[in-house]
Amino acid sequence: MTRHPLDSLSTEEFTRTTAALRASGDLIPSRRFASIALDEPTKETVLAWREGDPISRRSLSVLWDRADNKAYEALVDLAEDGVDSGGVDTVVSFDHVPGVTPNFTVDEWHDCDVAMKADPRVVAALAERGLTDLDLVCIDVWTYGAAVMPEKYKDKRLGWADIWVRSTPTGNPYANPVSGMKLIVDMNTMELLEIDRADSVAAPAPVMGEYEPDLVPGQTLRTDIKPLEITQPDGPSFEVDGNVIHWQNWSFRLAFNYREGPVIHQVKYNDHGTERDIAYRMSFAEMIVPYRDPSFDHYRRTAYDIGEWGLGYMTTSLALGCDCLGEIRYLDAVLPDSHGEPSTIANAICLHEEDNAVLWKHVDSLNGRAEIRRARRMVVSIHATVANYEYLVYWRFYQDGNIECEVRATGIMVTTPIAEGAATPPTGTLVDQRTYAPFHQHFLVARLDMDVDGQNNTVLEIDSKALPVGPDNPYGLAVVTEATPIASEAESGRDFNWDTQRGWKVVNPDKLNGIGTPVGYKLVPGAAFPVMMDPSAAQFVRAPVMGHTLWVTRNHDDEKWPCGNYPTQSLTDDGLTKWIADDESLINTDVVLWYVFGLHHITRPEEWPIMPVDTVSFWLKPFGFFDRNPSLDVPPQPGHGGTAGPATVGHGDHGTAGKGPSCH
Ligand SMILES: [Cu+2]
Repeated sequence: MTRHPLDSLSTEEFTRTTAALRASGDLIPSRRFASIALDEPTKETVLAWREGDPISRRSLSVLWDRADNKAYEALVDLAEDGVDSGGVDTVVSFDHVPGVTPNFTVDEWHDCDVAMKADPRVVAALAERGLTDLDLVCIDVWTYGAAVMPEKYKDKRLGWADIWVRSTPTGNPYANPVSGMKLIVDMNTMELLEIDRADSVAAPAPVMGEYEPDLVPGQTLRTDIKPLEITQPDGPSFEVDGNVIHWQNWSFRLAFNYREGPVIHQVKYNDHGTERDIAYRMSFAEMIVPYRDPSFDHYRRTAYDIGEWGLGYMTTSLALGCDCLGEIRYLDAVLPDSHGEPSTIANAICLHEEDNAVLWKHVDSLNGRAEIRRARRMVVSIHATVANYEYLVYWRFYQDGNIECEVRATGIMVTTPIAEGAATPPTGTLVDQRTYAPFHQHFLVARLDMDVDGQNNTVLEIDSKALPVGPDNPYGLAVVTEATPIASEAESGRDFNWDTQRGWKVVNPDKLNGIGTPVGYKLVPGAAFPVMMDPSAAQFVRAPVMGHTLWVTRNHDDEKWPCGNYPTQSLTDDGLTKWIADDESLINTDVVLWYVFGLHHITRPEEWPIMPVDTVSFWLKPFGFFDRNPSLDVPPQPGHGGTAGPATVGHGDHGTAGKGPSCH
């Protein structure tokens, strides 16, 4: 296996990073790691690299000091190839970053639960509520936005914690919220600063919040499901070569880090022997989940599951036959803990191909000849568990050049009891007895560094328009499209428009296809929704990226996080709005698309006590990238020659049931 500049850090490289920082004296006992990741080489460096060239490996660590709450960024040169440092790991820089709070860590999440349950004030407060079995209590710490932090704690690494109670030792913790009580925690000392209490508190509601069958009263399981097995006797059709996946005409390179989870690099399509670029880098750059309920229990609840917690850190191991069905290849992922010690998430990334019904088909109704092709898709997926929620991420590659990015949300909704006799708040849905689930939104930001046949691309906004009735349109039927270049960054915040069925096309103006039009890929929007927030709202000020469906920026290697490098406890945006302030031209240059989509979550009773997946997606579809349907070369199903069959016809009228066209 050949090493590549984009390979994620190995177990050994994490360990060596920690060792180098210890040796340099920078890793004193009060300091913890928020993250360690590959200091990704610049795009220019990567594109210039050829197999056999030396590789410069550097790690970028973010640390903070629990004694004084100062944050640091550390660059360590890992000497493997001896490019810069003559064979010795060296700390290149160790810099204080003023005024920021690094992401929270999994270790702190667990430590906070233990520390709070050991605090006599917490024990007493729970006893007042009749809760004395601490083994049933779960403390979930959340982060703050600066605007809602108590003034006196603004210089602290501050957490606020929900309290939940299981009904039984294996019961659902999120079934029973302890309403009207939040623990305010200094995350550096793990001290309880205060218990914030609501003025009035609803009594616990008589909910049935269990989903494990033995805990659901009277639950029986369906018995009419027969086995459905997926077998690939000759193995899957893809190859895993180091971190590169080859499948049919596609190839791409996988990486993984604490923040984005999976990153898909160098997406290419082999078009009759020519490797053609489509995208350089695709990932999720941020997720913002503002709860839209101003009540005591929820006003501070806005999660940045990527910037504050890390989609990689939250990634869980997948189980064959449950999470993934069929002929699966798994990749492990390695991430550090807060002491810089690496550990492996086994089976973190699932690779497999799926049958996806029909790819293309036509029945010649005159002679009965039928041509039918089954569709296959190559899927890269991970599952992340973020406290009560699960996010399932699927990147799918299709035989016709399409790329689909799908996200499924499942898990358990946050709920709150309603006081006896009180109305359901208008900001949520009643989901159980005296219990509502507050409305909220999940904004996902996909970062798409597109390189359509090279780096020089322009993004066109495509609107469909009906022409007025006139001499050229006597029947009032004409629909045309208008293509408007997104010329510069200041005008790049664009919205989905239902009236014009808007989409965006990334074209390479210098590269024409065989029929004479510029090659392109179209971003077909899906699951876009407006922010519906006053511009002055503190959560909007922190994350203006939520305000539009699409943003486009000129690519800069250091512009990866649209709400800033450090969104934890942020007051304003330190990302996107700063990047576009210089209004760089976007014409015929290296563009990055930031696609904002997700779930506008108007909660439903059917999503309680556990949510069946809510599924959202967007697509990247070739638009003139190929000269014609690129999947004409997909063969018929083995043993099904592809032509002939009984002519069964008509225009969907009668008599065809049970004897439809056959593909053989
Ligand atoms: Cu939701």
